[in-house]
Amino acid sequence: MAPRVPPGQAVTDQWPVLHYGPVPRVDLARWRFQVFGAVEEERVWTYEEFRALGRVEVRCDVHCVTRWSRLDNRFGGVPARAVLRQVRPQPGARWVMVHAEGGYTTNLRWDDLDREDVVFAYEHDGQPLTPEHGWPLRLVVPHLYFWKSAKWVRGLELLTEERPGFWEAAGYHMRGDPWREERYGEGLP
Ligand SMILES: Nc1nc2c(c(=O)[nH]1)N[C@H]1C(S)=C(S)[C@@H](COP(=O)(O)O)O[C@H]1N2
Ligand SMILES: [Mo]
Repeated sequence: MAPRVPPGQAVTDQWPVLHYGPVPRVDLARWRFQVFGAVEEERVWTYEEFRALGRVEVRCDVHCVTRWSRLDNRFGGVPARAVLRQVRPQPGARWVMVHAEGGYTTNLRWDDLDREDVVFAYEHDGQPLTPEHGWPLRLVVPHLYFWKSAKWVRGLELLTEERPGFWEAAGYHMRGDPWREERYGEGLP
């Protein structure tokens, strides 16, 4: 049987809170989600409009690069594919920079967002996300290390060239596949 937990990880029943900087206070009335960069047309949604794009529940494990894994999470939210369907990338725009409150960024390939189990979540195990875990909206990319799952996400910037986000610029791997232990990169260019 295939192993459930990636190499070098230990399972915890807790849900640690981990992030850089303070938990932002978010005013939903002013909240906007923006798609910009290498797109044919920029998009902007209010919180209500964004949630109306679709609904899915995803059951998944999360794996933090600091070596804890939390199994069997249930995230409710908007399927990433419902968002990407609204976006017309310019030719060659195969990468995405995810932008969050307070300047946190993380880079992803378009293909790593364009999967059935990727979700812009506002619920965890049937409850609204707490502010510490990313309310009002966090990305969840189950197949990559959890630093790719930006909390307090506010937009996507399409890119025609790959660019490192916050932790990637500090030496973390550009992709972050836990099954291949892609923890750290090969160094900065
Ligand atoms: N906006 C933002 N999102 C973030 C981070 C951050 O510092 N800022 N840290 C990442 C890291 S390293 C991890 S392990 C997870 C932790 O999510 P949790 O606090 O819900 O467990 O959030 C990720 N998303
Ligand atoms: Mo992390």
